[in-house]
Amino acid sequence: MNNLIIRSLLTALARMGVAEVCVAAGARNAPIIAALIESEGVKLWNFFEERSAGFFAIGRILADRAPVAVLTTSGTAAAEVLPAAIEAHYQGLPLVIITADRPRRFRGTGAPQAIEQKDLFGPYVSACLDVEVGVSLSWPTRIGPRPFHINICLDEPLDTNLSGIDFLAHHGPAAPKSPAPPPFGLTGKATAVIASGLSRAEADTVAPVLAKLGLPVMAEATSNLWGQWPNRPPLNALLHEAAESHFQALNAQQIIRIGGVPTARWWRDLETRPDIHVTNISRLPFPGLARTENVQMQPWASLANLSKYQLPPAQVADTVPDMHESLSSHPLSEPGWIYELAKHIPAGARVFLGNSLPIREFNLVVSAMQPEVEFYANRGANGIDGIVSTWLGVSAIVRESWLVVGDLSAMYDLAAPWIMPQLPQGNRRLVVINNGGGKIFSRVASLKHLSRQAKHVIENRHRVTFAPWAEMWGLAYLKIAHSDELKDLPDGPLLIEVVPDAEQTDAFYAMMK
Ligand SMILES: Cc1ncc(C[n+]2csc(CCOP(=O)(O)OP(=O)(O)O)c2C)c(N)n1
Repeated sequence: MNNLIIRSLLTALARMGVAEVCVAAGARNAPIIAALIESEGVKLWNFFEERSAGFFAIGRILADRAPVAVLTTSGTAAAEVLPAAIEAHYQGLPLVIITADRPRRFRGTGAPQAIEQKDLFGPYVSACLDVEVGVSLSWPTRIGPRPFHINICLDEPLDTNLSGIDFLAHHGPAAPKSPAPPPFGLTGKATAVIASGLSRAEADTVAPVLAKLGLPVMAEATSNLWGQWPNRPPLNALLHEAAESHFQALNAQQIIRIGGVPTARWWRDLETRPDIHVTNISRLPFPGLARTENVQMQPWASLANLSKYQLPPAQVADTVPDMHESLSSHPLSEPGWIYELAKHIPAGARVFLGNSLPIREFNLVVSAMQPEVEFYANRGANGIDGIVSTWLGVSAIVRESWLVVGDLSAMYDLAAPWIMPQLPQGNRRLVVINNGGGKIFSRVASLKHLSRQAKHVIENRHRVTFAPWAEMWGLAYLKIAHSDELKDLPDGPLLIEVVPDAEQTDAFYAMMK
């Protein structure tokens, strides 16, 4: 009987548009894996642990914007996908989570590898379909921009002699038309745009609207608005690096936020500035602010209507320190190194930014990037987990990709390189900024006056180095002391360790105040 529900499962996946499944095997999900292997038109990625599988799936979705499934066996294996489910929820991504389960009668009994898997992902999935032989249900035919959970109970015998399906032979219905967007409630006050978290295709749509509006745009690296792109109007005269000093010099009374929730501290501070009107235009349903006064949400489809408005531009005062001069005069500081990376990452590369300092530091240097460099990040729940795996998913089928990540974030995802031998060849550069702990906390004003001991605990200061990690996974390794070493890198995967000079980093930030 298992074969009937497995066949229905595969057909439902095909109709949802799933063409890739990230599989972490156990005995319970082996029949599904066997049927997938016998299927056509579906790519399997093979993991030994589920957390990497879930984040890699997120990376694949980010790269192709199509649904991707992750398949686990029963027990805590299923629970390992929770962080990825949360990230996918806050990024609005169609992650299909399939958890094989023991039959329902085992629930609450403590029988081996039987946990409460139904509704395991709580509010982070649009629905949980609890499937068992003999229970009638209607399978979904399409998936919206949210994770979806299918818990599939399989009884013994766990027969693996199953036939597959042709995924390409099944199609779901077209997406329903979205309703006409509501009108904007914009004021006539001095206005600036803040842009973050846009895919390259979204940035292509946004660029002509911004050119028409002529407003100053505080553009984070992940807005993908910087640099030269084919078929886009030039925007550079409107763009400002999303540095705190630029925000401090901005006199906006109205903000239009386009894309994801910004990283800038200044955005968080808008929480206590209800006098500043905020209009969010985003694919995501989240305003990114808890205050409700003078905060509006507009659907993504309203973007085209925005160019009809003529709004008074806010000004960015000319008093900000010259960032590029400060960066050049502190070449071994952490931002100085990031500046060098920005200049050396080749045109057309995909760059994944680790949370914590790298994503913030790239906001300072993004104007120095080569043409058509595409940024990605996990800014759903801002976790430092799963970063390496997500990058590998994003980079899976491209020639040149870079990850810039903090040391603790890298250590969080030590198993991630497992998947690398399954990827097509490519120049994958995994850059670890090893500043000896969670150095973002040394930049948080409220933590400045902690005792030395407390700082030690909070930053998790350490002396770990990364050569053994590279060796474990057979990656080439380079510890660089000078930016010239970023020229002429060898082809293939490479782990690059950068150890910034702490004194120069402090001096850089002192100069930027
Ligand atoms: C899963 C998770 N745990 C904890 C945190 C809190 N956190 C934010 S930044 C950070 C430190 C990151 O250190 P590292 O990766 O070395 O980057 P750095 O701060 O040095 O740039 C921590 C623990 C988080 N964001 N996500």
